[in-house]
Amino acid sequence: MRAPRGLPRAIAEMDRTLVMGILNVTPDSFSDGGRWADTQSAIERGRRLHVDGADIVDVGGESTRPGAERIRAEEEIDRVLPVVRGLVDLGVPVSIDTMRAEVAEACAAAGAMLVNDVSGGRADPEMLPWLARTSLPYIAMHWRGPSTVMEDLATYDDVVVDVCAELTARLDALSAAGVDLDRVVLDPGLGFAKRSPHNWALLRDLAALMALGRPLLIGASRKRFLGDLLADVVGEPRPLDGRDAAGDAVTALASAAGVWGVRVHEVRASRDAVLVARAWRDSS
Ligand code: PMM
Repeated sequence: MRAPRGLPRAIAEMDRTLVMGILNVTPDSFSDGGRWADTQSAIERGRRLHVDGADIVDVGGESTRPGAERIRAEEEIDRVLPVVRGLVDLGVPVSIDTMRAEVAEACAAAGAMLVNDVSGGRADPEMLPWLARTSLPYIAMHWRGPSTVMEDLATYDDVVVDVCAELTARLDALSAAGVDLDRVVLDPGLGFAKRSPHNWALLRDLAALMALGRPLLIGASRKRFLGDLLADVVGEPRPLDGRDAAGDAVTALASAAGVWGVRVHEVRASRDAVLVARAWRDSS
C-alpha cells in the first residue's frame, strides 16, 4: 500500500487506502456526465467530495465511456482548468484525469498534484517526455485503445497475464523516458477493453497486479460489470444509481487486499469501507 513518491506528506503517510473522488466536468461521461458541467457547480461538487472524505478529487474533462469521440485539447483545458484552480484555491487536493501532456501541464501549473492518465502514456507521445521533466506522481492505467474501438479490443489469452505484461511494458516505457518508477501507480483499467469476466478475473488476482511492485489504484465505481452482476433480468444491467453498494463492497475487498487507492463517485461509504478494512487488518 506504499504511496508513490511526490505526494504531500499527509497523503503519502496515510495508513489506509486512499479515496479518490470522481469529478467529471463533461457533458457525456457514463456515470455523471452533464451534472457538473458548469464551473461553479463542479467546484461545489469537488468541495463536497472532499468534505465527505475524498483524499484527492480527480478532475476529468474528457469522457472515456465506450464509443466516446475525442475532444480538442483547448476544449478540455477550458473545461478543467477553472475547476482545478477553484478547488486548489479552496485547499482541495486535486488530480487531473487526462491523456494529454498539454492538459496535464496546464493543470499542474494550477496546482494539481497528481496526473491520472487512462492511456498510461500511449495516447499522447508528449506525455512521458513531459512527465520526465516534472516530479509529479503518475497513474498509468492499462489501456488498449481509444473509447471508439475499445469494445473490439477486449480479447485476451489470459487477462491477468496479459494485463500484467502490458503494464510491465508501460513501466519499461516510463523508465526509458526517464521517469522515476517510484512516482508511478498502476491501474488495471476495469471496464476499458474488458468484459465482465475480465474485470472479475483481475479483481480476484489483485496479488498478481501488486506483484508488479507498484501501488495499485482500482476504479470499479458504477461500472457496467457491476450493473451486469446486479441485473434482475439477464441483459438488462442494473442502472447506475443502484450500483454504489456493490462498488463499496469492491472497495472493502480491494482495500483489505492492500490496494493503494480506489476511485469512486460517492466517497462517504467508500471511506467507511476503507476504515473497516483497516480496523479488520489492525485488530489483534
Ligand atoms: N475510469 C474512468 C475514468 N478514469 N482513471 C483511472 N485511473 N481508473 C479508472 O478505472 C478510470 C479512470 C471511467 O469512469 P468514469 O466515467 O466514472 O470517470
